[in-house]
Amino acid sequence: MRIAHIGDTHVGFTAYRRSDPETGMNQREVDVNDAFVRLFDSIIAKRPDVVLHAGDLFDSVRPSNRAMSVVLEQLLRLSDEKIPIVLLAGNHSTPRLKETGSVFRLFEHIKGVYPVYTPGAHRLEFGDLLVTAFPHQDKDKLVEALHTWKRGKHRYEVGMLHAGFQGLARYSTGEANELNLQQSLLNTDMDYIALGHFHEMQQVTDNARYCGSIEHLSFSEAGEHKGYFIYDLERKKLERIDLRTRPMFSLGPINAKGKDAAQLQVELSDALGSVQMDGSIVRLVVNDIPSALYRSLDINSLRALAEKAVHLELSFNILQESNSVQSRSATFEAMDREFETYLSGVPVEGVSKEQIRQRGLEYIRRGMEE
Ligand SMILES: [Mn+2]
Repeated sequence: MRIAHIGDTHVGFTAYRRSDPETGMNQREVDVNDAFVRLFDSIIAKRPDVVLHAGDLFDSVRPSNRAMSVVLEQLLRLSDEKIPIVLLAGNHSTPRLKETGSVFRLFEHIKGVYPVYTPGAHRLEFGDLLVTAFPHQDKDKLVEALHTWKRGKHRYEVGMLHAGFQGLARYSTGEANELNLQQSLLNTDMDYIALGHFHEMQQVTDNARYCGSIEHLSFSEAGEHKGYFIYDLERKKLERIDLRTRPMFSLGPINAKGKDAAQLQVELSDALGSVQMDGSIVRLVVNDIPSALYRSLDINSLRALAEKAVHLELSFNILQESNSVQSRSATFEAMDREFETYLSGVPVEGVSKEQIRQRGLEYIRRGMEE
């Protein structure tokens, strides 16, 4: 018996300004949709007995019609192939207000699709296999459910959980509603525990791991492998399947302190020249740059080096000089960028991120003028 462990697919995710030339849709939304289809192509080719989706199927609580149809199409494909799938609600799928209801309810109507979105522990049986699923819920309730989670008499028993754990190298995503639990809550008697929430593939305990996301959803994920796991319960063998993604590079940080403009310009150009730009998403971080030095840089020629990139983010952290009045343009640039970076990383419900972005930038611009 083999299980596929997938998660954090975030269908409907959007970022940056670039739109896809064919469809006019946000390029990153198209990328995530493509990654989602590739994921299901791979699963159908591998033919596991059960698929476990460990949460954050959609990027938002109220997915767009477009995101819904992308997901629906792949779930129907899996249903036709008679491969069952359990969908666990994560923190991006759990409404903060009860009245919002869960979009997961709709999927109950598809044969072989088992959405799990209400509090407590849910037990699902697939022949010899028992799956116990713990959706995102109130922390106290979740801890209690995990405490009483014991092995029964099934040949194979696995768990599904969407949460963060303390003691990992990078354990917080900084989201307001994320859960951070003690690793001791993970029952080591289980054959496998499929975790969702962190976007990097990583092992937590001998039997518990994160499969990560299927695309790089923030610069903190640059350079990570993306894909999923197949676990053979009988042979106790784990297979990691890597999926193709759009290349993402985070360059630097370069420290600008004590450098002159010409020297820094060359250093930044060299850094940008060190990676393949065509179709990539690139960030270059420059720290401790005095505002005068920042203003003397030729930003346009740096941008020209990344002409073929899907997105270039130049992140200048301006040195705070206590005795001088900070340049207005430098402050504006920094705040502008700060806001866009922040927005690209937070879940937004019900309204378009692009609208928020435009309005936010307008407010910042107006504020600076005043
Ligand atoms: Mn996630």
